[in-house]
This record gives sequence, C-alpha cells and structure tokens, in this order.
Amino acid sequence: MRETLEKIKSEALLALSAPDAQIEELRIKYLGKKGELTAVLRGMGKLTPEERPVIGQLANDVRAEIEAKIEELSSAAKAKELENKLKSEKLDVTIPGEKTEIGHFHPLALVQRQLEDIFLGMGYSIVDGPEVELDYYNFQALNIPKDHPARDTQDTFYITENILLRSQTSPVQARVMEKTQPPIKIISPGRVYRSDAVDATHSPLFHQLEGLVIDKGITMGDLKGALEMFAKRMFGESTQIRFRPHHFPFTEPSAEVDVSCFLCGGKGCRFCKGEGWIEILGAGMVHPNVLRNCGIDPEVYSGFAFGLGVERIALLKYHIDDMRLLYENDVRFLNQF
Ligand code: 2NL
Repeated sequence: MRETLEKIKSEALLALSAPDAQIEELRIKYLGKKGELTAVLRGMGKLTPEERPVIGQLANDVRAEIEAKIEELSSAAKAKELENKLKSEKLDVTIPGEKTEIGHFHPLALVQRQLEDIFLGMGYSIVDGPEVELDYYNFQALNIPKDHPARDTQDTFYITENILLRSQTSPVQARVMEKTQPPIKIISPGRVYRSDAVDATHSPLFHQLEGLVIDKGITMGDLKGALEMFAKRMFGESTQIRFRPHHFPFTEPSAEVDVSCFLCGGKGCRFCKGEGWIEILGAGMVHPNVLRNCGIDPEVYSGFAFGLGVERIALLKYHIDDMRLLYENDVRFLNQF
C-alpha cells in the first residue's frame, strides 16, 4: 500500500508538472471521490491496527502535497489570466478624446435673447400667445376693420375666414389688455406670418418683438426715453435716436424710429448708405380705439407701443446682407456665431 501511495504521488506530481497539464481533470483523477487516492483509503480496513495510522498519515501527506501543487498551479494560472486581461484591456488615458459636436444658439435666438435681456432689465415682462389667432385680436381689436387698407400690407395665411396665422405679435398684447387693468409693461417676442415672397429682406415667417406700456400719464416722452435706453444698450452708449412721422392704424401719433449708424457714428458710410441713420422699429402712442376695444378707458390711461423685426436687428448686428441665410441652416454659416 505504501508503494501504491508513493506511486500515486509521483505520477500525480509528474502529470501536474507537464506544461499543458489539465489541472481540474488531474484533481478529479487523483483526489476526487472516485479518484485513485480515495480508492486506496477505502482499502485501509484491511490493514492491521499497527499499519493503519502509519499508512493514514502517509495518505494525508500525499493528499496535502498534491493539493499544494494544484493550488500553486491554479493561482499561477489565475495570475497569468489577470495579467493577460490587463494587457489586452489596457486603457490609454493619453489618447486624445473623440470630439463631440455641441450645438449652440441660432443667431436669431441670440438676438431675441439679447433683446429680451435688455427689456427685462428695464422692468418689462415677457408674454406669449397663440400663433394661430382670431382675426379679431390680430386686426379688429387693433383698429384694423375688415375693409382697412392695412390688411393688404399685413396679408397673412387664413385657416378660416376668422382664424389666421398672426401677422404681428400685438394680438398677444391685446389679450393681456383685455384681461388686466394697467399698469401694463410687457414685451411679446415671437413668430409672425405674412403672405410675402421670399427675397433678401422678406420671408413668409419671421420674428417680431413688440412692447407695450400703459399707465396713467404715459406720454411720448416716456416712449422716447424707453427707446433711447434700448438703443444705447443694443447698439452702444453713443447711439442717438430719431423719430420720423409715420402712420400705423393702432397708434396715434405714430413714428418710424432710426438709430445713428453704429459704424460711422452718423457721418454717413456704406453701411448706412450715406444716411448716417438706420431704421430699426416702428412705434407710437396706443390709439384710443385700441384701448377702448380692449376694455381700458382712454380718458384714464394712455400708453405707448413699439414693434421691431428680430431678423432686421440680426442682419444689422452681424452685417448679414441676405435674410435667407438665417433660414437655410447651412452649418458653415451657423458655425460663425
Ligand atoms: C411695425 C412696428 C408697431 C405696435 C407695433 C402695438 C400694439 C398694441 C397697440 C398698439 Cl397692442 N400698437 N404695436 C405699435 C407701433 C408699431 O410695429 O413696423 N409694425 C408694422
């Protein structure tokens, strides 16, 4: 029996030291329940009482030695496996990252936000309203009845006879006046629509920002002060403004407002076409009919209103000569902002 044990030991150790040794298979072969060593231990009953502890001790020693060898081999294999994994999955933190393109605001959005910031800073609130609007709020409430010639210059898209795409953002303000008594101090930026053919300065969809201030004792002086402050914040502290008489159905008196050219300072250059002045908006004192239509007593309250085209301001600010560039979404153009 002693010889059998020695033989198992030397055979097992030899098999385990082969470079391609299948460790798990060998463990089962020598140490498993049906393995060779177990078979020897089963035969221990036939030994004499003197032999039994000696052989038992030897069998345990053989098992321990084989187990130690297996343990040594499998931890070496595990270490090797880890080393391979670390090598093949190595992360090189010095490789330059892949660039992710991050979007940014469209030039029109940039200008609209700048305009909003200026008026927010002057105490105005921003209001929103529907783009699909009733003829009543878009025209009638604003002193433009069904047969008025201003309907031609503001021709828009009709959904039905009385529902249309708003041609200005004033209907938003008419709705506010109808619901709230003064003081009112609001701006309404947003999309507006006109039935215009596309060219360098026209588009059937564009953006407006209108302002409305109503309170007791509001005068043309307040309008001039507000627009002068706006012009200086938008175009620079040295900017001056000029009012030219005009006509709008919803204001009386009405004016078109120019700013001194922010490139030549008013001397006249190619940018302002030698004029020294650049038109930027329309304005006036809110017509008493408009106040009355919206439930505000013109004997008690007065107010001013103004409206500007966001595209026009963007073209001026960025020296863009064709409005279509703002809508084509060519990234070569957009990336410049
Ligand atoms: C322009 C300039 C303007 C207004 C818009 C307005 C709004 C209300 C009452 C009175 Cl609720 N007026 N907005 C006033 C003057 C000019 O826009 O060129 N529009 C065609």
